[in-house]
Amino acid sequence: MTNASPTSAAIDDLRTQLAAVGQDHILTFWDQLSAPQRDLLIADIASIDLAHVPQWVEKYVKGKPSFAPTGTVEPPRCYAFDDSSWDIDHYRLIGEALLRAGKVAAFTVAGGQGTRLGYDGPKGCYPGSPITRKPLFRVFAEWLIAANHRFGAAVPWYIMTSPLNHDETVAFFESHNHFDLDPASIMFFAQGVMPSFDMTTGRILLADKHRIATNPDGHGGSLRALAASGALRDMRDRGIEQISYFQVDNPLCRVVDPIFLGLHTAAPDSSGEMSTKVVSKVEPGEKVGVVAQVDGITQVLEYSDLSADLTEAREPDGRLRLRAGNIAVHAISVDFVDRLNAGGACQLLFHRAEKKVPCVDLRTGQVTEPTSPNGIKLEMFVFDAIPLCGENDTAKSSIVYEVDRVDEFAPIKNAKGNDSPATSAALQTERVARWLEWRKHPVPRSTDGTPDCTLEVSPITAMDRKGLQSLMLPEIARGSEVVL
Ligand code: UD2
Repeated sequence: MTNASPTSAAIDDLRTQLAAVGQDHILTFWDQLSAPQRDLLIADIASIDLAHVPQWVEKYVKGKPSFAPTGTVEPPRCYAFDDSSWDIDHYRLIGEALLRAGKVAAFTVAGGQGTRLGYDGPKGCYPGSPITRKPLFRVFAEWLIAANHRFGAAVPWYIMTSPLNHDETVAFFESHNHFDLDPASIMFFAQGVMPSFDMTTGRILLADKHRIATNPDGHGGSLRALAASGALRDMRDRGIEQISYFQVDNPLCRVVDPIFLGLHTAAPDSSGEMSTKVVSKVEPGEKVGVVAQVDGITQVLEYSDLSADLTEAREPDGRLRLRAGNIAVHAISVDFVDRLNAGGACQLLFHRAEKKVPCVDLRTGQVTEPTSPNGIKLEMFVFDAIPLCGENDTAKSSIVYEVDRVDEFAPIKNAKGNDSPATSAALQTERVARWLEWRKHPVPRSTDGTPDCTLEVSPITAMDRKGLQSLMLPEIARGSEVVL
């Protein structure tokens, strides 16, 4: 060995432990490593739950567990925004009272790698608004500034990053003066990672001779990271009871929504543990999961796990049968997250994805860039916690609130095509156009009905259409760009 520390006895011991779980190849290059490199490798190994590795390899790498539903699949009961059979104002008041009492936190999952968008940086830094090109993080910050003002109580903001984008995310907030929010009201924490596995051998891949290849453990990892990072304790200290969970990629997200929070906490059939917002799917092929009841249990079925029959099935009136499209906005109680972590870190099922993972060739020590998938990444999905709701009271479960797509869902996921910056910008404009037209303010439209202009409204100006009520509105010329 070229370096003395740690002791050779300790390394022999580690080698034995790794061999016991079929992973001693991780130390292949040990003799060539410098002391700092050895420290990094030891830290990487320590971050892996070695005892579970053989089980993961058997179940998820060599096996391919199916998530296709096996029982009776029914549409869920939905509280729809356009259904007058429930008292929307009653629940709005309940949610507003929670916000006024300072019992709600905002929570953004921003640990994803954003590969599909092809943006080089944390996705929250992406300029997502159509005219001023505000970063997505600023859009949410402005929503929070507006909410703090409207409800007279601070809504603290928790942001989950990953080890890959944590420092860059925090630096972005610092260099933007925390978007005028009080830094003490923002807490960043990184989610955990999982090792990436060789898809044929089940061996953990090496990113370098001294580094294990890892991937973030999925947005489902947020449920354990909230506890492990101390965020949950911080919430308790601040008197937070409910968490408003949302993804970083949706600039139309209502960061905290009184109606949703009211329903979640007070609807007679709600467990008050975890609820979901949905929009009606526009067409069978739309890439959103759907909320369904499988053998009576509410859950989200990912689009890729549904058969064509289920995806395309229609009601007699022509609407899609499974149309409750998951927009990944959840209300989650602090008690529920605590319960999920009570017996150790919250463990949801893993979903496997076959990916191209650059890795070290164990024979040559060279890093190779695979041309076809060579690795398995394991991720947890947050919505797999939904079936765990209401364990103590079977009459209560996870509830579903259907909102208007144009008001709340314009994700930016792909560089081009569906769910791209262009489609998101068009939806953001359409939302403002509708708000203006509700006020009887003319908006030029093209022959296909889309606005013949680009419109942007800051949440500070208006959180909803009523926010435009007392505003002096400019004339909107064809082809113009108007920021309100
Ligand atoms: C998600 C849903 C899909 C639909 C859609 C709505 C899954 C698997 N699918 O699709 O059903 O509801 O959203 O927009 O969730 N993230 C992390 N850490 C991770 C992985 C992801 O924080 O390890 C965050 C990521 O930063 C983003 C969000 O989770 O905010 C969504 O991740 P995604 O882009 O992988 O999910 P997507 O678009 O496939």
